[in-house]
Amino acid sequence: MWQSVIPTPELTEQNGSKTRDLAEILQGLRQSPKVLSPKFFYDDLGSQLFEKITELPEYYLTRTELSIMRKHIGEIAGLIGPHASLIEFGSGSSVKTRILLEHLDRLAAYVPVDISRDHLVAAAEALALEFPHIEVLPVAADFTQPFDLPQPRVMPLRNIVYFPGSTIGNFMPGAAQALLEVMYQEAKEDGALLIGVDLKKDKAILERAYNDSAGVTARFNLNMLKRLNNEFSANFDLSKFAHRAAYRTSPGRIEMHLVSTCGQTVSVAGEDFHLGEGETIRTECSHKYTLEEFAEMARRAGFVVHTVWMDPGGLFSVQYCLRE
Ligand code: AVJ
Repeated sequence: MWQSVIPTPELTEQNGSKTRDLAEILQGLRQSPKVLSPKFFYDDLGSQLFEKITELPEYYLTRTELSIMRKHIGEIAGLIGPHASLIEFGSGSSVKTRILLEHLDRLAAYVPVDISRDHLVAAAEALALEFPHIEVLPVAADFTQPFDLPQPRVMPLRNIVYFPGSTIGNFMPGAAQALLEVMYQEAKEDGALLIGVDLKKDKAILERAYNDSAGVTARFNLNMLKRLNNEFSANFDLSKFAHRAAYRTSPGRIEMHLVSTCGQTVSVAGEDFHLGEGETIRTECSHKYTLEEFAEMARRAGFVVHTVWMDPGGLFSVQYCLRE
């Protein structure tokens, strides 16, 4: 039953590309209002800063999701059953992943899927060493597009797509719907989705979580410009931008912006962009859902919500959704 040790997981690479990233960045900056995708937050420093965010007293999301996972892992493992393949959308360096790998019954495979190749390989190697009896099969791919799953040596009984952290909130409603449809495809017949979803709540609690007093979220936001300077030949002057995060009740989302503190022209890969004083670049939307709203979106993608676990305060939810 137990498998041999594979110290270096084999990597499957699909559909990522630097050229496409640059095209997306330029297109976003030509728009009015200007936008940049939150996926560009996560270079090495950005990932480190995000780790720091998760430890902030104001940022309730990670610690709350973790407490929900710890409290209900027995029930979660029971629902998933033995010999599943766990397909994580994201590179899976988190404690939440480890909880699942520790408690799921004889996992057939663990398949982390991420665009960031380096991060993916490092995380997969660490997990393969820690869990020698689990076959770790990383896939480097942009998971917003359908991708091929590697074939585990042991035939899985079912595929469980795992999408923690309320990362679903980063997607605009249409894109979130489309992503759930990709997850539906990857889950295959008899598959399921285990997803972390942050919930609508008091505006003050939400705004505090994205405007921490230590200024880590501000550094995280500004780091995107530094990354553009380093990797996409941009010349942003970080001292001329300020962090702003606010909750908009009507779409139900936190919006993070970088505000230009003066009139200025910046250049990215040879193309000039003008910013007026007070003009912003929107770097992230973090959508919050009611249970009903999420259930409706999941239903349109073909899932039915089977179980919802929440913290006592109803801040965050972990949801188990079955293919209909
Ligand atoms: C990783 C997308 C869930 O939206 O709360 C944290 C990212 N941005 N602080 C979120 C983030 C600012 C985070 N997600």
